[in-house]
Order: sequence, then structure tokens, then C-alpha cells
Amino acid sequence: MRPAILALGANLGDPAAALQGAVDALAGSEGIRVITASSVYLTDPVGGPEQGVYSNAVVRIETDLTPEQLLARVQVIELEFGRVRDVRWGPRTLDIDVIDVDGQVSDDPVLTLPHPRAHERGFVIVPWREIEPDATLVGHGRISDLPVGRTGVRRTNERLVVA
Ligand code: A4P
Ligand code: MG
Repeated sequence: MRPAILALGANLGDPAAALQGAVDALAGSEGIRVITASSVYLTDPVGGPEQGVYSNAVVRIETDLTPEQLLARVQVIELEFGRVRDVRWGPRTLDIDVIDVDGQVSDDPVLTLPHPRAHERGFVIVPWREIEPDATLVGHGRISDLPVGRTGVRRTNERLVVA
């Protein structure tokens, strides 16, 4: 099993339900074990058009899938939650980004590892620090040392349930 970090985001429909549904769908996927999930965070949108506040969370999994199979699986889960891809960085019912797979590095645009923008994004790094303060992001060092602040990233009392 390889360890991997996934980032979940949603800002349309019922974001909290989509994030919990994503955790449940991951847990129900063959070859994926969900280890830990962060609290849900309310985060100011970064980039894209004017859009509403996001709910974001980070999940630690272990998987037998290859990184490509994992991406394909999370894209199916996105579709199950009604994701329509139109505007890049635009609003979405569910986005699942593959942040890291066992420290692998790839510059393939279909699956870039680690996720090329993760290290600079509070909505990824702050929830990840909550569940794994000692983690490192390949190429960027310890996540606790990254110059990413909590501005625009608010922790809620809601924690995703790992069944
Ligand atoms: N792709 C390449 N590498 C990866 C990877 N490591 N994980 C490719 C996932 N996908 C990867 O993604 C576009 C293409 O990236 C995919 O076809 C895949 O093959 P997408 O999910 O279709 O489109 P997107 O999400 O609009 O684009 P992108 O570039 O993934 O956007 P980001 O970087 O995910 O940003 N603000 C807040 N507060 N919270 C958010 O969650 N999210 C975004 C989206 C913008 N602003 C946000 C948030
Ligand atoms: Mg994405």
C-alpha cells in the first residue's frame, strides 16, 4: 500500500455533504483505505472568477492503486457528485486533488506530482498540518515550515468521519 494525500474542495450545492460523501466513496473504493481526515475548513476562494466561500479538507489514504488509477478513481467520484468542468478554477460541487503519492515526482500534465500549487495554498496546507504536523511535501520540505498562513482559512467544528 502506498500512502497518499488528497485535498477535497467544494463551494456549490451542499459542500459539507459532498466532502463527507467523498470520504465515504473513497473508503468504499477497492484498493483504497482512508486513514485520517481533517476538520472541514471554510476558505476564501483563490483565483478564478468571483465565487463563494469553499469548504476544504485533507485526507490521508493508503492505496494499492497506481497514481494514474487513483486519479481516475477520484475523477469518477467527482462526477458522481455532479461536477461539471467548465471554468478553470471556477465554482464546483466537488474537487479532489491528488497532492502527494508516496513522495513520487512527475511533471506529466495529466497527473503532476506533487500537486504543483499545493505548497502555496493555505486551504491545503493548513488542514494537512492539522492531521500530520510533521509531514513533508517532496521538493518543499516540512509542511510546518512552508510560508503559508491561516489568512482566509477558518477551521470549523465539523470533522469528517472515517467509517
Ligand atoms: N491534474 C494534474 N495533476 C493533478 C493532480 N495532482 N491532482 C490534471 C488532480 N488533477 C491533476 O483539473 C484539471 C486537470 O488537472 C485534470 O484533468 C487532471 O488530469 P480539474 O480538477 O479538472 O480542474 P480544476 O480543479 O479547475 O483545475 P486545477 O488546476 O486542478 O485547479 P486547482 O489548482 O485544483 O484549483 N480556492 C479555495 N479556497 N479552495 C479550493 O479548493 N480550488 C481551486 C481549484 C481554486 N480555488 C480554490 C480552490
Ligand atoms: Mg482539481
